Amino acid sequence: MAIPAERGKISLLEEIIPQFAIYGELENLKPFGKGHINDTFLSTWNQAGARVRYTHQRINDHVFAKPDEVMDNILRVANHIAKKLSDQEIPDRSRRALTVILSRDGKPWVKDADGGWWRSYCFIENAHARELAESPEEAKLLGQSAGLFQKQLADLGGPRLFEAIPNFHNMETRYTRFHEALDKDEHKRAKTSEKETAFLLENEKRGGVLIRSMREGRIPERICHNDTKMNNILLDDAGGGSLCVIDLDTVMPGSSLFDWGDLVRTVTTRAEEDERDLSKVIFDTAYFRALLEGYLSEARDFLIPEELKLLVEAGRNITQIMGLRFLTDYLEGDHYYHIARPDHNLDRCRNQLALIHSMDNQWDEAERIVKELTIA
Ligand code: ADP
Ligand code: GN1
Ligand code: MG
Repeated sequence: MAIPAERGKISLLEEIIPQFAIYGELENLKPFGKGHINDTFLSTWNQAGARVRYTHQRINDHVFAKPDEVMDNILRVANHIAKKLSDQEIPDRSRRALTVILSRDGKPWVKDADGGWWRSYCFIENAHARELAESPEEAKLLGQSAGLFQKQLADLGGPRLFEAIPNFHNMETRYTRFHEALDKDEHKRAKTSEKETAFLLENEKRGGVLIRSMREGRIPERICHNDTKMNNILLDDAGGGSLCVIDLDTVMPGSSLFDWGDLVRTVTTRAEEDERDLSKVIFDTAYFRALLEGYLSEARDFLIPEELKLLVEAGRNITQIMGLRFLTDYLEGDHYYHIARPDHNLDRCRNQLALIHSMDNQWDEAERIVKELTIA
């Protein structure tokens, strides 16, 4: 009988876990989290009577070709934020930045018998990640968190961060790949997605706006997270606000608008990313307003007029790139995103396009909100 993939990975982790600089007795190890990319596990240790928990992730090396460079970026970023919190004497610092656990020989990763790369973090206790924002107040906290993250990294010294995934938010190269997948139609799925394809083709030129603006120097390159969907921001269980931006694999040079756009995509909607009942997929302008208030409370000082001008467009743009990526993965046979049902990626694509329609229906109101909140 085949060993389920997760079981296999836990065994690999069990073998290498002693190589991380964690002390005490391992009491429990189990799969954890809802990410699309990495395999995440949670361990519980008895450290002289105290229960201490850690997360361990097998880095997806189909997605990240150079895990050592990813870990180099993460270590620099996490340490920079931690130092900043310490210099500013911010309380509860250990829950406000990820802490990377090194291996006993001082590396930020350990390799398993299968050649897989593992990393470990301190588990952030009494916090949770959510798939949907519960209130405009929560949207505001999420916006503030992502804005703060960008601000904290604005003065990161040293060489340019590695490009963990080259062209990650390059709409033009994403379209090239989409066209290839469509032409090949290896899994005979183009027929079931004709409507979605037509919409994405109609919107191809418009979708290039962010990447063209960057290339032409109208918006600046900044260090950004590149994956600020709301379940990558941990919230305090006790209601004390947002704590920590996690999932740092894609932190690299990009545009502030990539992060802002992904917040709009995930925080302003009233339905999860794979909701099939599209009547629930609604762009909620009250959440949009609150999200923008939060984001600008940290980012207003450094954003330039050209970035402000593109705030509404960026939400549509990042929603479009996700619709495109989900559909490309569907056409290519679902080898990028974890799926839980056969048409999962097609459902996700339909959901993203429904969100764009809802944004388009409320475009003027969104522009009005931006104007009101960005007036100097
Ligand atoms: P993926 O790239 O697969 O999305 P993430 O790094 O986002 O992986 O981790 C998946 C989930 O695991 C997160 O959404 C979060 O719930 C949880 N998680 C990961 N690291 C931590 C941590 N250090 N503390 C608390 N929860 C964590
Ligand atoms: C992936 O890793 P996770 O689940 O936070 C993806 C993002 C997408 C997101 C869509 C490295 O994010 O780009 O926006 O799924 N991450 C990568 O849910 O491709
Ligand atoms: Mg994640």
